[in-house]
This record gives sequence, C-alpha cells and structure tokens, in this order.
Amino acid sequence: MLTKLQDLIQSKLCQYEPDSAHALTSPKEFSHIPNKTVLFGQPNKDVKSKAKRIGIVFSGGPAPGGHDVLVGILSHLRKGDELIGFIGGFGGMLNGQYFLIDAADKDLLEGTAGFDYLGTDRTKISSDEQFEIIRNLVSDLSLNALIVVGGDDSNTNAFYLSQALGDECAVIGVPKTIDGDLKRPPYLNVTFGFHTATQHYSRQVTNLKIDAQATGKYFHMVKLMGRSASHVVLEVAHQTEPHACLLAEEVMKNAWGLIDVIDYFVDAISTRIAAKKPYGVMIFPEGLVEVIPEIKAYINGDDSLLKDAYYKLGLRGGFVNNIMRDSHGNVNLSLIPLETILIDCLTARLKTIKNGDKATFVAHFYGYEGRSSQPTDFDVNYSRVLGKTAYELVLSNQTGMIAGLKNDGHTLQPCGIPLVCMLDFDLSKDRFIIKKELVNCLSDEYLHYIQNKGNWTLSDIGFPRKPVFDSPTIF
Ligand code: FBP
Repeated sequence: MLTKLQDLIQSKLCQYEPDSAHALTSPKEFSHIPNKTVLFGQPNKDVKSKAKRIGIVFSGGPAPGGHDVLVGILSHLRKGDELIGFIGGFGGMLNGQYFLIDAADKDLLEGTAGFDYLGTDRTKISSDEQFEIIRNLVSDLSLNALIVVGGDDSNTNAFYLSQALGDECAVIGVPKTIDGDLKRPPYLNVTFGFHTATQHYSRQVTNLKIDAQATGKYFHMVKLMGRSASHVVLEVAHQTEPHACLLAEEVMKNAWGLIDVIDYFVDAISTRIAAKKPYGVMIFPEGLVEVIPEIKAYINGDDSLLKDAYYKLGLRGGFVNNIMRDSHGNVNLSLIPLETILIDCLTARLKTIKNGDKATFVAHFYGYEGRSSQPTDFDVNYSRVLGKTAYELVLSNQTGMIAGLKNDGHTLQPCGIPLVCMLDFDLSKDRFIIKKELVNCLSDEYLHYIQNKGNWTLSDIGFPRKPVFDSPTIF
C-alpha cells in the first residue's frame, strides 16, 4: 500500500477527466449543483490554464500530515502560481491574517509534526457578516481558490463557502481528522492523521500492557481521543488487544446506562483478579460521555440521572466540571474527566465484590500528543497526495469538492468528491451538514472486535511482540 502511494506521488497527476460513471447523489434541495466525481488519470485538456493564487486554511483540531498537505501543493505549483497561508484558522482569516508561503519552505515542512506552521482554530463562518468579510478578502487578494483542510464541520463550512463564493473563488476541502469519522468509501476511506494518532496511542497502550504485566499491580483506565465516533478506539483495540474495551457505538447498540458500563469493566477486572492477574489495561473513547444517558443528561443540564446512578453505586454527589463548547456548538469532550469518573464508580462498585479491593487504578488520557506526533510514512504520503489532488482540482476549475483517494481494493486513484453528495439534513441544527460517520456495527472490523474481545480479557503480551500495522486497517 505504501509503495503504491509513493508511486502515485511520483506520477504525473496534472490531468483529469470527469467520469460520469461515478456520479454520486446529492440531496434534491441541491440538485442544481453538479455532482460528478472527478477522477484523475486522463490527459488534462486545460494544463495551460492561467496562474492561480490559492489560499489555504487549517481548520479544527490538528492532525499529523497537515504540513505535508502543504508540501503536496508546494511541490507542484507551476510558475506564477502562489499559495497564501491564512494564520490561525478561519478566525485568523476573518482578521485578515495571512502570508505568502515561500515554496522553499517545503523543505522545512516535509514530514514534520503539527499544524503550527499556519495554526488552526474552530471558527465557523455562519453569519452574513462573516461571509461578506471572506468575500471581500477573496476579492482584495484576488484569490482564485481557497483550500480548507478540515474535518466534517470544516468541510460543511467549505460547502457553504463554495456556494457563497460561486465562480469568484473555488473552494476545495482536504479531509483531515484523527477521529477518522469523515468518509465516503471507496473514494475516501480514511482521513489523514488517523493512522499516526492510532499508531501513537497503540504504542502507549502496548507500553502500559508491558508495564502492567511486569509489575502486576495496576489497572490502567485509558481514555482515548475521538469525539462521537469510536474509530480510534476500535483501531487501537485491534492493534493492542486490551483486557477490556468499550466503544460508544457498542454502548448505544446495547442501550447501556452508567451502571451497565461499570459492571462490564468490573466483570473484566474480577475475572483477572480471580486468575491472579490483579492488573490490566482498559480502553474507551472520550465520546462515551455522549452516549451514557446519565452523563449525557448531565452535560445537557440535568444532573438527576447521574445523581441516581451515583447513589446506587454508593457514591454521593455529582462531578463538578464546566462543560465547554466550541464555536460549532460541540461539547469539548476532552476536558470532561471521564477516566476519573469511571475510576470513582469502579472503586465504589468493587467494594461490594470479593477481592475487589485488590484493584488499584491509574487514569490516563491519550489525546493531544497523538494529534501532533510525527506523521507516519502512510500519513506523509497520503497527505501529500491529498494536497496535490486539491491543487489539481483547483487547476481543473472545480469547486465544492473534497480531495479523495479512491481505493477499490486493487488500485488507488486520486479523485474529487462533490461535497454536496456528503450532506445530510440535521434536524437539531435545521440545516444540511456533513455528518460524522460512526463505527458501523455490521462492519467486519466491528464484528471481529466483538468476537475477540472476550478472549483478550485474560491474554497478556508475550514474545515475539506483535508488530504494528503498516497502514490503517480501515484503508
Ligand atoms: P477535529 O474533528 O477538528 O479534527 O478534532 C478532533 C479532536 O481531536 C477530537 O478527537 C477531540 O474531541 C477534539 O479534537 C478536541 O479539540 P480541542 O482542541 O478543541 O480541545
């Protein structure tokens, strides 16, 4: 897979041909918008199009590979083309903060971690005034195109911007997020950043398993980043075989409450204690707080269910924490100390169980550092392909598209996917948005996980060590 990606980067992709065979469907409200997927690979009839001035903005949380998106573009700019970087996400863009990127910076950026070359934020362009500011900026800078590197919210933003800017300035998205919840198989199977983050977390979880086994005294409760969708935890579970693991989608499917969740972990812990293994590693996503009804109600301002559950567990009082939201209205899940909440509940529950006092817990949260770790070869190469593809879409005079890499299991082909085909109507927001793709409970990955997780409870790491995967299992 990596070799194929590298070959693609070397290959000449300055060509495209729309392929109606791959037309996708868009909501009928947007049926006036062409929805043809663009596949690259055929001779381009328009390679001599005039020089382009392209803006680029990072939006949302950082993801490893962001700098290589820039490299993918900078490596292919034609004479006269210019790339303008907006500083600090859409917030910075609204404040007119930008600079002309020097093509020579490509050498500094290659394979580097982080989003810090440009910076990022979570500002959403929603008011008429904000659209007007962007329109004026685009016109003042004579921008031919704006490339938005972001996740579901940011690409929803990109769609509405493409509508607002019309023919004046093309808007192209690049799919980013460590959460891996922005997909459109087979055109877009994974976002850049997912592989690096899950490899990083997998290494940390494996290290904990080794340490726990060597010392034999702690149960490590590990919360992993990943908002509503549990792709990160699922991938890490496949790679590390934790002693216990829960996905948000699994909790939803089982319609579990807080006490069911606690009982699941208590069961795994007591099984290990009974087997004279009073140690272990358990993983779960930060997004559990959105699906455990008691905690969800608490976030929405009603603490009665949580108080009830705490009372049943023998705990008194709720937890105190400010629930913060970003400018998209999303709760900042990473700041909710779910790992300590679970440990408090587990400790209370285990008091009622034989030998339960043998469990000593350590809380962990692996999140931010994974988003900014050194990109894997997969993410370096993939991000460059996506960057180059976005640039090709600009050269091909496309707008309202997101860059993709079609993978039909045999061949890889860069492509552009119309953002309009990714929209769904969201009743709570009363608008069309790109929805997060949750883990599919009928998928092979999920079924493999469900079939095997019971066997992982008592298994420990031995020799030889299991190698980490070369490319994401979902690609
Ligand atoms: P994006 O969807 O913007 O890529 O961000 C994902 C994420 O890394 C989540 O996993 C996490 O909940 C969130 O960002 C935390 O972001 P913040 O930087 O706002 O605390």
